[in-house]
Amino acid sequence: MSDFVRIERDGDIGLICLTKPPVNALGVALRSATYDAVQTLLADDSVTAIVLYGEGRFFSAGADIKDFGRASETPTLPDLLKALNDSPKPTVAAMHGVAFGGALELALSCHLRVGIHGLQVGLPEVKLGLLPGAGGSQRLPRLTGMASAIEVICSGRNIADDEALRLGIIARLADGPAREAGISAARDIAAGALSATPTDGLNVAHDEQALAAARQKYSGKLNAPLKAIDAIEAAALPIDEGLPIERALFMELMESDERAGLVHSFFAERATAKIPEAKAEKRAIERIGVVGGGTMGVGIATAALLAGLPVTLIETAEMRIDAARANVEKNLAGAVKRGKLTKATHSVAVANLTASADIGALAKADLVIEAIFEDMEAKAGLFSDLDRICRPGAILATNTSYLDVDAIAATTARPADVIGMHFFSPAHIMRLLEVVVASKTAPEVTATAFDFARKLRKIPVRAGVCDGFIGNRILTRYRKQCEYLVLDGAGFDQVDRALETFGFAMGPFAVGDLAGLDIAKATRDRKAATRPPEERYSRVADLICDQGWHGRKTNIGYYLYEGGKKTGPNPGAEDIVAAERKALGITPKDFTDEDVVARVLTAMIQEAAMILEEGIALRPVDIDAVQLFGYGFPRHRGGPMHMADQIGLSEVIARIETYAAEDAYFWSVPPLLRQMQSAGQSFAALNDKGIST
Ligand code: T1G
Repeated sequence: MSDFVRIERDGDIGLICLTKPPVNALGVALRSATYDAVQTLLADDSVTAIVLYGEGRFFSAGADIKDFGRASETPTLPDLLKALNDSPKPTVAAMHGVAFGGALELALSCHLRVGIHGLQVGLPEVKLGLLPGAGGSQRLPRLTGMASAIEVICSGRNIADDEALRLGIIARLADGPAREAGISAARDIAAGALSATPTDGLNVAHDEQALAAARQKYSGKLNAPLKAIDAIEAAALPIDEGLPIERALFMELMESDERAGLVHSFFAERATAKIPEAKAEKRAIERIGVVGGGTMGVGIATAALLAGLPVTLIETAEMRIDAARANVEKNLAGAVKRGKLTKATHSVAVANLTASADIGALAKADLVIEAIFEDMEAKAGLFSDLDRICRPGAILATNTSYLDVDAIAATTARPADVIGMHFFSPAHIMRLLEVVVASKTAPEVTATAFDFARKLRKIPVRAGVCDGFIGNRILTRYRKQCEYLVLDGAGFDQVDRALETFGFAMGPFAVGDLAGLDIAKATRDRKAATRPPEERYSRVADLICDQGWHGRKTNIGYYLYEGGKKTGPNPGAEDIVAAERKALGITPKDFTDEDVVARVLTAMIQEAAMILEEGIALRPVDIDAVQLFGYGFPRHRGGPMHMADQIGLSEVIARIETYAAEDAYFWSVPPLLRQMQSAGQSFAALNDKGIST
């Protein structure tokens, strides 16, 4: 008997129940237990059919992603699937909840599949830099046809129960529980009401048009979808020829940096929830207050409404209240269009919104999030008012993106209840939430903030108090390095192109034009008085701004625009750069795109190492999560810390030392890097160090 499966009998039907929490991941322990259970039932002459089903929230989440990159242990998943496919007795998979990746492949190797209402299936391997490696690319086309299989596998999307039925992935959609639905299907097979067909015996026609269209669609992007198309093409061969082709392509991808980066990103999204305060008593959060009806306040209010929470939105004047309400309702209507809200939940969300000019309306709120303009005096005054008005135990959060949360907390008599919750615009869509823990913030307030973030389906990352916390602090260094590269010889478009080829959706200068160069200048002007004199400062952006060239909104900035579309570099901006180089006595250097990426990435890694040293971030993976889910760092690269391990610390240190010869103020090797280098440590190892909770 195994802890991971349970063998049951219902008359002549043999059942195997997967019982490995939390997700029935098909690691070697569960594979081995299931394989043995299949053999037991095959050897039992009183058993005429075999049903597989899962215990817990779902059938199974597929292969154990934690095993990736390690030597595969037997029985492999293909070994188990072959036993099910070759079974002389009908094999039935009864799936509920989710069946993703190897879980669906397990079901596809059975002779019949039953889904329980609400089931989601899918082959999301491409999202992990892989392709279905246990027959999925060979068996799915045999049920759905090549064209549908290409779309399902290359998109990696989830498929709802009715579509799974329509595509032929399941033969029946039934009410639960899965166990009974599986038994009923097995009995219907015996009665001839359902036919159990081993998938491997089916044929699938070659579909050149679908293959060519997919190759065109996915070319020039990630590798996995293209390899998946090659595997699916082999499904037109006899399955004994196709399976080895699939396996070879799968193993090739398993060794790729793309897979390592995407798997790291998968775990990064979940790792950040592991904080020292995780076990602290959480406060009930049922009534939310948001102060400020601008873009951020409206986005935050929308996010809370989407989570089904009642929100009181405070604005100063009636007309601004109407505008704020209208903007929230516009966001909610957008959520309906995106399928995030049904008509019913949309009505609830709209009814859950109260907009008022009376801050006294927050007296009963459990959590108030301030989202007014970034001015310390204004925030201090507001928090002092909130301290007086809000009930004892209410949590007061600031959405500030860089101001000192300790200073804000000090304006109240309840600093333990004050925390930072830095949302990213648009706040109802961006998943990252920097939870800024001030020196006096109580552990249960931090735990409650993380719990609230999960309710809003955000990815919370714990940050300490400093200028820019984690994300904006690294962004500042990233942008400075890009400006230095332009002063030293690179073009705006070369820097943008190099970083876009690396995987960023948009390079820094295109982003600047989009955001508005005047906005960035206002921030620089505010900080001018405290700028260290020894720090290199590029005047290029200021001079461009002074021409009235503010980016897209003026059709001219770093680039020229027509009808909102970029038409090319702005010669005027390039003239400004040339003049600045001359004035500074700079002889422009030729940089390769690799140089650009190396310098920018190294600048990010250097700052990230300092953020770790100062304890602003708990672990390297938290910094990766901020970059991946808030700043557009390409998922398949895994984040700056993951990349530092791939580049190698010695190389990172050597680069910093080389660059420091040109600019010893910007570049200096953080002590942490030298300590890690001498200890032969990686950032991945620091992640595994865990957090003492
Ligand atoms: N392997 C290992 N751990 C997994 C896992 C998996 N497949 N799926 C989830 N976990 C962990 C997760 O890290 C977390 O751990 C806990 O389970 C709860 O997860 C051969 C090669 C199933 C929809 O891509 O989509 O099969 O943080 O917080 O929000 O061709 O997990 O608590 O320590 O996400 O309810 C394909 C990935 C694998 C599915 C549940 N399968 N998982 O969501 O919980 S590749 C996937 C999910 C493959 C074959 C190939 C979701 C979920 P911890 P959670 P959830």
